[in-house]
Amino acid sequence: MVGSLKHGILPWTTGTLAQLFPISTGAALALKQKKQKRVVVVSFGDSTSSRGEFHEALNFASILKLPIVYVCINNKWGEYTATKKAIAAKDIADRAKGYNMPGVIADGNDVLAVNEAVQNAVARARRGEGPSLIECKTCRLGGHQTGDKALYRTKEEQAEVEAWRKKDPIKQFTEYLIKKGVLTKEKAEEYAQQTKAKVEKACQDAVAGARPRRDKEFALSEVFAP
Ligand SMILES: Cc1ncc(C[n+]2csc(CCOP(=O)(O)OP(=O)(O)O)c2C)c(N)n1
Ligand SMILES: [Mg+2]
Repeated sequence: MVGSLKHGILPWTTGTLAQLFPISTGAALALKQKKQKRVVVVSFGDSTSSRGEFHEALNFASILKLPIVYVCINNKWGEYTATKKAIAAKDIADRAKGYNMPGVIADGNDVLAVNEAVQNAVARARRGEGPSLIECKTCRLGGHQTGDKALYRTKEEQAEVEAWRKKDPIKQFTEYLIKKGVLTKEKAEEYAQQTKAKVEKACQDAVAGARPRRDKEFALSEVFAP
């Protein structure tokens, strides 16, 4: 189960898009009822903002002024369809208007811009002024999943991807920190190597680890059958 209540990360185990809206909005309702000063931050993709649950949740959260920030990561693609061919709204942030809440656009590849937008929305929620929608503009560089070479992209769409590739957020933020004197080029390289080694070791451990159980008894355990 991915999550850690101790760290305030809700375990969310469904692969069904948009199920996170009733769960996160319900959590925000619980925080309000318990008069806690905490705020829920939930992120999701551009295509997921077309599901009915998104619209129901934003309306409900706005009416009750719930402490929640909806963060949409608009990477311009939903599986094999370009978002511009599937969503009529110019910006996803425009969808906030229908629910009487702020709809803010941030450069999703700029760490500080995203931080500022989220901090503002969290402060607003903490003041009891209700939810916000933030749209982080970015671009999916690869396919939807392993093996998807994204051959369905037009030449123009491919060129757009290459332009976004140059705006790598980690590279941009590293350069910012070096310019500010917080980091040196050597230290940045050292951290990158350390992280790469950590990921490689985790992959090797996973491959060398025990195979998952595949017997019938285990498969049927924890299955409810009246
Ligand atoms: C209700 C539902 N419909 C369809 C799918 C299949 N599906 C998985 S990911 C995906 C695209 C999601 O696009 P987006 O919300 O933009 O997120 P991204 O993958 O771009 O981060 C789809 C349609 C699903 N998991 N759940
Ligand atoms: Mg997407």
